[in-house]
Amino acid sequence: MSSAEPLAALADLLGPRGLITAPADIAPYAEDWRRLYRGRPRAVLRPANTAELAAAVGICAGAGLGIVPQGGNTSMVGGATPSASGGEVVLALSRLNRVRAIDPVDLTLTIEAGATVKAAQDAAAAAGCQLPLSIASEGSATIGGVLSTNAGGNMTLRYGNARDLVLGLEVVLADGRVWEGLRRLRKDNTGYCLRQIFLGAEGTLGIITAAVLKLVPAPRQRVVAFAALPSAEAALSLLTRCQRRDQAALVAFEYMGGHGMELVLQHIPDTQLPLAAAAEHYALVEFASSRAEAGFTEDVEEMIAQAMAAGEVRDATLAASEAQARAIWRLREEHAEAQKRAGASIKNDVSVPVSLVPEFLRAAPAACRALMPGIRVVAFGHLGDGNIHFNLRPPETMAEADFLAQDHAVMDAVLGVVRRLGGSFSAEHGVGRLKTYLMPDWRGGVELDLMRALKTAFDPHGLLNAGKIFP
Ligand code: 2HG
Ligand code: ZN
Repeated sequence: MSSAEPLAALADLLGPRGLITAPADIAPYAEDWRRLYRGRPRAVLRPANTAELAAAVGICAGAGLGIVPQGGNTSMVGGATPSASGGEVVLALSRLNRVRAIDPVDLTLTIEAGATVKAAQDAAAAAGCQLPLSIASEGSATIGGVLSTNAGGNMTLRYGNARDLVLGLEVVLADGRVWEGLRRLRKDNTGYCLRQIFLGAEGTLGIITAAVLKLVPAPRQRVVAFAALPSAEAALSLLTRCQRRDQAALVAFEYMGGHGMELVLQHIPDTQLPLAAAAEHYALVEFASSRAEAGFTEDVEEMIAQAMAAGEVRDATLAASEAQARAIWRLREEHAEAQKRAGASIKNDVSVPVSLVPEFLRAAPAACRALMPGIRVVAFGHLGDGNIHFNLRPPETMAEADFLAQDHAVMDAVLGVVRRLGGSFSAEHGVGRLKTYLMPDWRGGVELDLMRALKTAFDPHGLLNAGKIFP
């Protein structure tokens, strides 16, 4: 087939709404959120449904055209950005955004991959339920994207990562066939668990087009607390205290360092610190319950008072309204945006055993400062999961380009500490393009061999999201 032919066939199949070829219209799909990568896709495909998508993949497969699936394009690691080769198309899932079914008795939501996480949350809420998945980018990030990266987020502590919420999947395979795995069974031990192979595979094994997600009953009450802490050790002690107090109700335990909070207050409009004085360490804690009985808030208040008496908490406030709860959550969720507005950054999405987070937060800044005096640390994240976003900004006097040119050296300094503590170089954002070079060292040998065997079995011609995960 000549190079023009697949595009003609795709135009016939998808129609004018489903195929974008004008360079100006392609541009937003060609660049990642962090503006680290810019590709040159031949076209952007926007199929309207699974059948169209499968047929489009079949055409691409026949022509040897690479496919880069893309949801909300919010990847932190370039996971959905095409290469500059010109031999790929972007496959945008945005038109597959329907709620197919919702069942408050089964507690399941069947939804298409291009729906945003926020739309899925809203659909669940309208049925008196909750989708227990929440991430800062949920207004743009899509279900297909969060499943393909096995996103974590703010409620992992209580409900697990994205993969723990999936009962069934519909997937278009690299040759254009469709795997109809949209079962909504709580138990289904019938050989290999295929859905788990596609979850977290970053679109390299197949294209998720729909999913059955687990819901929970909507909580009847929640308490959001925000606290200034004397140290990272105190944050860990407070987490333990919260877990011992009411493990079943503890939904989120988030950490924020002082510099990240300064950036939020400086760059994000309508934000303010709800405490009298700034600190070097903060925690955001949320408890929620479907129980209706009184005393829930008082119980958290009492626990915070005990934490203050024990010296774990310097100052704290409890949200007195839904608006206050949202304002407190904004302080945490706007960290990525604030950092983007502040300029260049080198990001490390790492995890260590929960008990070692304080040691990590002591050793990693020291390692970075030894490498680059004056480097500025923006550390925040999901302390309850041992997942810290250990992000770095250049010293005040260093040009951004000079700083970014040293990204591997800076990442190596952080990852040396992560390795010593038995952690992971990729906790919840995935490997994408950014971290492929780390795979041989961190996952080499048998592990990478097994991953390659899967890749060959599912996508023998290497058409799906090439250049991601594998070095
Ligand atoms: C968050 O937790 C996201 O806000 C983004 O995972 C983290 O910007 C980051 O490094
Ligand atoms: Zn995060």
